Amino acid sequence: MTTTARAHTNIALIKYWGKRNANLILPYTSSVSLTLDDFYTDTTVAFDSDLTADTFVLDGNPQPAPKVSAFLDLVRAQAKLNQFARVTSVNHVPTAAGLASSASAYAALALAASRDAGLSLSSLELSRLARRGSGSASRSIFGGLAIWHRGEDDLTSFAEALPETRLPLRMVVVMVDAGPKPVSSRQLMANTVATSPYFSAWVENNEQAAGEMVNALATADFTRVGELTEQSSARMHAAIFASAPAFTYFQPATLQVWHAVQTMRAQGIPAYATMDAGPNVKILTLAPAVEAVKAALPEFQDRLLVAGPGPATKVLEEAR
Ligand code: 2P0
Repeated sequence: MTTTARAHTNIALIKYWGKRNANLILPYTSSVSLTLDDFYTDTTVAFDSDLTADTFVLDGNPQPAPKVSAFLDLVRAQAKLNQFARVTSVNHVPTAAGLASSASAYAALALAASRDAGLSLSSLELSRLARRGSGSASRSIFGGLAIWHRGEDDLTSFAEALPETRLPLRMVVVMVDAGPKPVSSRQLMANTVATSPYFSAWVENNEQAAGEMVNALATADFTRVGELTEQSSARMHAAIFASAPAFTYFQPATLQVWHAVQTMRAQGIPAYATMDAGPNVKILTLAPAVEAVKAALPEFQDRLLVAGPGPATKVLEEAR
């Protein structure tokens, strides 16, 4: 069998930052995200009794496969399968967008590998499986808005779709710097948990914010959705900054964009900034305001991408 699946990346409105169990990837807080339309990963998996090891090719280049193999071990254990697999992945993320994400990668791998191994998992089970590859991947199983419940254990930590919102949400991505990350988010997350005196405050506040976000989305209160989005990101980055050694993903141009967003709001443009594990800024806005947001960033005209809500992870092709 050969199975191909497609998964889209997601951007968290309420962030995930910190694992309380690194092996099972159980987070300290719930998180809420928007899956995006334009950025996705296609992954093909073929379990094959003739193989003597797993192989992994990413965008045409053979890669060492320890993380992929460890993930496939979870699938093999569930399916009681004793075969290696050929894994081929293609990232459809605009080159150098700085958005390449483990979220779409492990969501696509979870679906393609589990299907190819003969499993027929529910979305909830797929989300739990994807979580074991990368936390944010648990959310990419779903289209549109999703919430990843922190849960109590492996069985109860999974994402689910939130009801569709009436808000025409858009993300304007400002590519401040497309270079590779100076520090991996996994490593920095662990260091924030271990050394930031603000981490416990972050946890308490962010869990509450996740609940508030669900309400703000349900009532289509964009001002509240935006405020909560910006605060979750700002507070995550504050906790990171307060780690030892002190560290920040902010670059001078990152701050420039934050200030531009504040100016936009002062002018009545609905726009809120959010950042992940890197210097790029994503501006949450509404469809009718996209052109005004873009026009307010004259220095970044050639470094803007606009994305809207994207679909759930799906099987593209199954062949015998
Ligand atoms: C998020 N990020 O909620 C947060 C906000 C980055 C900043 O999830 O270690 O690749 O694989 O579970 O999911 C990036 O971290 O981390 C991330 P692992 P992941 O989107």
